Amino acid sequence: MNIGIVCYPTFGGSGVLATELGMALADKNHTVHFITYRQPVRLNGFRANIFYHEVRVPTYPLFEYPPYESALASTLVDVVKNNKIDLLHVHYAIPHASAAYMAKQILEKEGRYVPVITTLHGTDITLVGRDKTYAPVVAFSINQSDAITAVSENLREETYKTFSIEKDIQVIYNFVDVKRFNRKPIDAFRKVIAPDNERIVLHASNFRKIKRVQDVIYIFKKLNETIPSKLLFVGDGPERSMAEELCRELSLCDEIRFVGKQQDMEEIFAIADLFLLPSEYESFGLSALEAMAGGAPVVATNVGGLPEIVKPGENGYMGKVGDVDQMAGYAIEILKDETTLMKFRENAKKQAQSFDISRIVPQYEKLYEQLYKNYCKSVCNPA
Ligand code: GMT
Repeated sequence: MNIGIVCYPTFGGSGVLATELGMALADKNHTVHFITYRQPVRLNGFRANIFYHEVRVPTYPLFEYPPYESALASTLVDVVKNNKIDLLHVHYAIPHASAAYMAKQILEKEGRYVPVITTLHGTDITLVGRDKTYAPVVAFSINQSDAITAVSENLREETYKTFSIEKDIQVIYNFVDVKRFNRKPIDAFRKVIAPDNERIVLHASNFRKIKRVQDVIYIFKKLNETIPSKLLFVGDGPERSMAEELCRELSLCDEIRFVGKQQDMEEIFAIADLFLLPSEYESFGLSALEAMAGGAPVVATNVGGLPEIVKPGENGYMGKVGDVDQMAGYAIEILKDETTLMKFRENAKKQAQSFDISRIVPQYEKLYEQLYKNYCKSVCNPA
């Protein structure tokens, strides 16, 4: 099929998932068109059946706020017409679902029908979507989508609780390419971070408030008092300078490294002994799943969709939001000896297999086919 994907091109989970999905679909001989304001970070290497269309938002003295949504809708109209797109799959409701709705209306006036699938990722519902500034538009554009998916059961329930949704929301879990993440740790890399073979604890995120990065540091502090360990922070965002300051205050600078945004997450997960995700909320926690695929058990909070992937006592543990003592205890329990850690590692890898790309991508393909079948080919894609 000829699929248009709209997403945020950033390191955030929704953009990563959308990009990985697009590349997986291209591997299965679909043609994929990414439509966004910058080349998605995980989109690398040339493939003949992947196209990238940049949304340009011209500035104009009158525009204090350049209208990205209108620019996106107009670009979608163009891309659909020029490339005979069969369907649009938009990731993250704001403003992608409403821009797709607008594009669809314009195209319909010209006798061209393009079904729209909206995938809800989390904060588009639980944080930004709830904001009264956006809520009516979010609810309307979700209801106007031809199919709606959510990345966890929890997010599906949250969406029904938050908005009056008249349609079925299908859960299609996030996925990971288990083969790609199953790497042998690079010894030299491990040695740079943990020269005396200390345990390596990892946190990767966009450093937003919701991630509770300070809790990562407090959990690590407790752990470090018992088990020789190093903490590796990957990513960047608004809370990073607060986190660096806290490390200085706690005299932990020699134990903690901030490496910023990174591309080769496979290599990083491979050297990790534990992944910490003490968030206020996670609709799914894609980074936790990728960590598991790399063989790192997870200590997280018992919120959102995390209980759908973290199995306490098997591949990790979950604590109460903010209870750093409890989560430090869990971390010590996992890292206390080699046999325990190996058991958790194996279980983490096994759990990741249930979310392997080979199981999840066909669910999207099936949804695309069903949707497409419901609209006569000639209506969807007139010559
Ligand atoms: O929270 C983030 O890291 C970014 C955010 C996004 O929209 O990119 O992530 C959300 O979508 C991810 C992919 O589906 C989920 O794995 C994250 O749990 C979710 N974040 C939240 O719900 C806070």
